[in-house]
Amino acid sequence: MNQQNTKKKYTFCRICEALCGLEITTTGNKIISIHPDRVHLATKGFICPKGLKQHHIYESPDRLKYPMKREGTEWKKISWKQALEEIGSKTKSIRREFHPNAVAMYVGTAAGFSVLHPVFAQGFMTGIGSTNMFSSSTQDCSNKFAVANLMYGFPFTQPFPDLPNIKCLIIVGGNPLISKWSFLQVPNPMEKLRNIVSRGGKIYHVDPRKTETAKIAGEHLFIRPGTDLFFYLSFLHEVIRQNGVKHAYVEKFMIGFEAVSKMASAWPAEKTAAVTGIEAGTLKQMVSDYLAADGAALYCSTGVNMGRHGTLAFWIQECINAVTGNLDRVGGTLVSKGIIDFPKFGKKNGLLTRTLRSRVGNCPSVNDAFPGGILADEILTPGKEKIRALFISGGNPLITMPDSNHLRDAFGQLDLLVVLDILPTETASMAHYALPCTTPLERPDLPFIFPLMLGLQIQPYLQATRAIIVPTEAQRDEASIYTDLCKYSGVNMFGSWFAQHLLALFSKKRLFDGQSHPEIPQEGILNILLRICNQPGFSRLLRYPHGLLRPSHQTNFLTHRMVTPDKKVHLAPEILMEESKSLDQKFHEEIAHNGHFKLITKRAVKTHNSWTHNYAPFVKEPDHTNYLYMTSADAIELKLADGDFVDVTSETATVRLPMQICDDLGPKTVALPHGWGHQYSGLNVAKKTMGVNVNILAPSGTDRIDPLSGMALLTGIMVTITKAKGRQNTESWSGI
Ligand SMILES: Nc1nc2c(c(=O)[nH]1)N[C@H]1C(S)=C(S)[C@@H](COP(=O)(O)OP(=O)(O)OC[C@H]3O[C@@H](n4cnc5c(=O)[nH]c(N)nc54)[C@H](O)[C@@H]3O)O[C@H]1N2
Ligand SMILES: Nc1nc2c(c(=O)[nH]1)N[C@H]1C(S)=C(S)[C@@H](COP(=O)(O)OP(=O)(O)OC[C@H]3O[C@@H](n4cnc5c(=O)[nH]c(N)nc54)[C@H](O)[C@@H]3O)O[C@H]1N2
Ligand code: SF4
Ligand SMILES: [Mo]
Repeated sequence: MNQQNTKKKYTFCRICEALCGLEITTTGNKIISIHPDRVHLATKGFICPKGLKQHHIYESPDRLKYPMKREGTEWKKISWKQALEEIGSKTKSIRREFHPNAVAMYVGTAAGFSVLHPVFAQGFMTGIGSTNMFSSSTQDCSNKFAVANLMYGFPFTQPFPDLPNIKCLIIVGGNPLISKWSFLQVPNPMEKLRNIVSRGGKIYHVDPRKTETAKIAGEHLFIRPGTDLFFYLSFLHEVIRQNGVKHAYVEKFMIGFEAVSKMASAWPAEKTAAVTGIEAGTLKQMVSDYLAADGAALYCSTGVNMGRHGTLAFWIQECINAVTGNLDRVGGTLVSKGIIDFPKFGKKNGLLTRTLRSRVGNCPSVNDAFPGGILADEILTPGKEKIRALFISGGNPLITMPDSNHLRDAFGQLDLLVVLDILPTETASMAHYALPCTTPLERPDLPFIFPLMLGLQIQPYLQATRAIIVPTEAQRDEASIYTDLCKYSGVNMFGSWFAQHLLALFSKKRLFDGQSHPEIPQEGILNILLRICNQPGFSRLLRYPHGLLRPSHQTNFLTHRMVTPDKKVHLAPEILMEESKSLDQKFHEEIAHNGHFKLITKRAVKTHNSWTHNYAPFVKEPDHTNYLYMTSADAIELKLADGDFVDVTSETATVRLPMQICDDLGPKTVALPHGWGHQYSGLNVAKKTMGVNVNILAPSGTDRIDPLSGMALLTGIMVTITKAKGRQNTESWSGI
């Protein structure tokens, strides 16, 4: 190794919300190794296997290196000029001939981990004049955004538990040991949870599975999947019964308490136990512990979000944290400020607060995105605004969205499908064009929007990174690609001639196949963003490679930062109250579901949604497939033994896969990890894995999504399970 050329560089991981500091050794333009940054001010040497090995995923020979065009089943390498001209002219004609909304976009999670990618993707759509935006958030968390908009006046106002000071934490449907937490940057989550216990605090986990996290810190309560709403209703009922409401504080900062209190009065713990499976006495004790603690919080995550009634459930959770005086207090939940007062800025500029209605089903948008669960129908339903062109940016919807078979059929009808990715995924395999993007380690960045604009961090800090290596072939950053796509589609970035021309003026030129294309000044734009927000500039931040601490959180949200017109927390927004009129009906539906199997989700450390399966050491047998997990009692009842093949059938499809006994699950609860089913991709390692795509079992359509937030139902799916007639059948085994 040429020692002179070997350098240590500091950056941060952009795969999940922990944003771990990384120390990367490079030789020339090659990454030799990745280690944790042990002196990082916030992440302090924490890391996981995905972070350590990510360069191997990026260096795969399968990596998208050039613009690719599909002709039948053959892929052809083409020049950027040809790709842009053909995509641009098709987009232009679809837009002109039909409607701007005939051009749509799906933005996935990977886009969210870059500051510029989602901004420029939106800029392209604004230029097109299309409001047909879809994103991974309706598979993930849009219930939280919808509720925050109604209660706090802005979707991104997301209170989070003050982990360093909390005395009682109740985690509902989250598994931070594996996921590293969501809607909050918590490096080393287990250390934070153990600290709560060691200083005498209490932790409860309410989950259909005794999770890896629950085994290490706190007490665990089984809940029947999809019944969280009734757990929360009884929790609120019990808070009121135990005189836990801080009336003076409620009077001062909130409106609508009477209405929610009246609603909760109908849901004593004795009643809801019939659907949640949580005994009344146990719930009452939990409420007593919560009320007795000097600082407590209920926190929920995707187990609630993706389940039935995730919007109502999160609403009641927020009401409980608020009326007990735990909102905006040390040791309770905090509402942080990022590098600007984003809610105030957003409100003033009308950002993200509007509600659009979809053409199909009149479904509401949340954060300007429509429900993923209606995307297929928007493509298949005739009309001028029928989606004919779809751009997919940093996502893999054929694996991650509900009802994948239906979506696959719909994608087959598109006149133009363009995928911007780093890998030839199964979604890319259906595309007309796949455009090669840079990886996180090939672009400069700041921490993404949650920490940057909202300060959703346990330890507030700021960090900037340059690209660690440069792309070796024709990969480009998404902001430059979208700027070019605007030009070739005959529109301007953000619909602004000035913006488009300014970008062209300040772009460097890069040559691809003898043609010059703009490379927008990413560091310069990030610098402008920082400076507008009165922060140290990009170059200055580079002098702090291990992060620069920002002021700590303040508890002045209720007194100084409310953006609702009356500056109060709205505990009983009209549309939530309206939906709550069907609580009885929802309860009886759940009663009818008793005794039936429900399917839940399950994440693993080495798999990140659908895209870390192409690295051989992560998918070595027995991790070469997903399994259906089931308790031994349920297995005995079905006459199944560990390793047997089972057929799992929902209202939409059947998958066949091996089962494993897992006595960490509640009764009649089975778990099946998502992100698998790669057999049709161009990923040469992943396509040899055996897993199935669980989302072919998840329903889609306007009557199958959460009506208030568009959330897809991805957990708590009703299924039947039978012993498979044969062993594996390549068709169903391979998922979609
Ligand atoms: N059944 C079930 N379904 C689920 C879930 C579940 O728990 N159970 N989880 C849901 C959740 S929480 C989410 S967020 C969604 C995720 O849904 P998606 O965002 O659609 O899926 P990912 O697998 O995260 O896809 C990320 C894609 O981005 C690519 N990529 C990585 N880095 C970059 C980059 O820098 N630039 C570009 N252009 N591409 C990049 C990857 O190769 C990959 O194809 O899935 C949801 N689906
Ligand atoms: N290793 C790894 N880390 C990840 C990801 C990954 O795929 N792999 N994905 C990232 C993404 S995109 C996100 S959004 C976050 C998500 O982070 P988390 O929300 O913490 O995700 P999970 O680990 O799936 O935890 C969800 C929990 O909900 C439980 N659950 C399922 N159904 C129900 C229900 O009906 N009610 C209740 N109360 N609980 C239920 C499950 O058993 C599980 O323990 O993780 C991120 N981090
Ligand atoms: S926990 Fe792993 S994937 Fe998440 S940021 Fe840290 S190293 Fe990256
Ligand atoms: Mo997610």
